[in-house]
Amino acid sequence: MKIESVELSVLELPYVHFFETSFGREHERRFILVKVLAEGLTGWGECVAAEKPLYSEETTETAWHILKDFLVPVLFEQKITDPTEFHRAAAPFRGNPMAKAGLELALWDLAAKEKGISLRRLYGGTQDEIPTGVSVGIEDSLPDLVARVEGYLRDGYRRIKIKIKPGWDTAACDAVRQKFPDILLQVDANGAYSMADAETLQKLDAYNLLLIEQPFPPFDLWDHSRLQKLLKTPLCLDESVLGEVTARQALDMGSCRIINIKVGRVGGIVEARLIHDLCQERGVPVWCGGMLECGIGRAHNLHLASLPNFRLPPDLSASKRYYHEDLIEPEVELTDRGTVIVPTGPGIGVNPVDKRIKKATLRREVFRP
Ligand code: OSB
Ligand code: MG
Repeated sequence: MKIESVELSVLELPYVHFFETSFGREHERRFILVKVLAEGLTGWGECVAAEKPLYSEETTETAWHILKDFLVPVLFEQKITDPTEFHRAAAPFRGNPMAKAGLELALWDLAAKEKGISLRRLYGGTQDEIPTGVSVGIEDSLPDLVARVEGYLRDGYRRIKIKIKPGWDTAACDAVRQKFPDILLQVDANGAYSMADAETLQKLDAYNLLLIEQPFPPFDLWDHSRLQKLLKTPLCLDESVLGEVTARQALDMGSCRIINIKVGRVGGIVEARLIHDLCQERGVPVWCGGMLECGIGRAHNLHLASLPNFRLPPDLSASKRYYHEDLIEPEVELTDRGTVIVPTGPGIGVNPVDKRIKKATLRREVFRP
């Protein structure tokens, strides 16, 4: 197979409802789509770096720079078509996992399409239908939060995650638990706390949560380990786990009992599968996180989440939970069983809609060997 071109586009899509986390409120999402053309086949990837460096250091602009000036040239210079080979060739460049994942994903899509099989089959995924959850942002008031949770439960979501921050934690859990005593519920702090807040975090043990996600900043494996010893509720790490090495160290240290895997955060599928396999060997469950992807990134997540050790409901909601009009056909839908179906067609198994992509595109550049 010969790669003929790599096309990068920056897109912006408005959310159906604002999304607020401990680092602020967002009304739209800016991201990069990667399109690789080779011998009549098209591979699609999504780079989840956001406009601002809040979730991690990367931004849409840093990812554009890394893709354009380093990753795409390496692909062309070394005549790479295979995603695992790309992973190896990109490894000398430090960091920038979201930029790397965007291009690696497009190569995975291409590799599966060349074989005429779905990514799930290529990865050896065992699940074809996944009971799913939804991530609920911080709202203007507790009644607004409860109403939003109620709406998602009515839609059929099987697990609710609420975002927390200092001042919006125990009261938010209390409000949701009062109304819904039996639902699967978890919280995500996106690193907003420190060990000085241990007492507040211990109070969360009262709400029968599945897990507490990323209470402390990414670098702080040690304090997560100290906190875990004070809690009954399992800690789950998101931002802290940058690859297989940090995953192993976090587990060795007792910094968490569950890991959230995001393909963008760890730099691609090769690394995501290493973490998945490590956790499987150790009997540690993982689940698939999301970055509010459009349908292209979401389809990739679905195939990844079909691997056997993805045992807790993912943040993989229906297209209409995020966007008025997703960029793919068919859109991702929630079944009446509260599940999402892993597409079965070749590659990602969904069709990006050119007209919708064009409408959302701010900038586009095509690169050729
Ligand atoms: O921490 O999991 C997170 C969205 C953007 C950045 C970080 C996170 C999130 C979510 C949304 O929680 C998950 C989704 O895509 O539904
Ligand atoms: Mg998170």
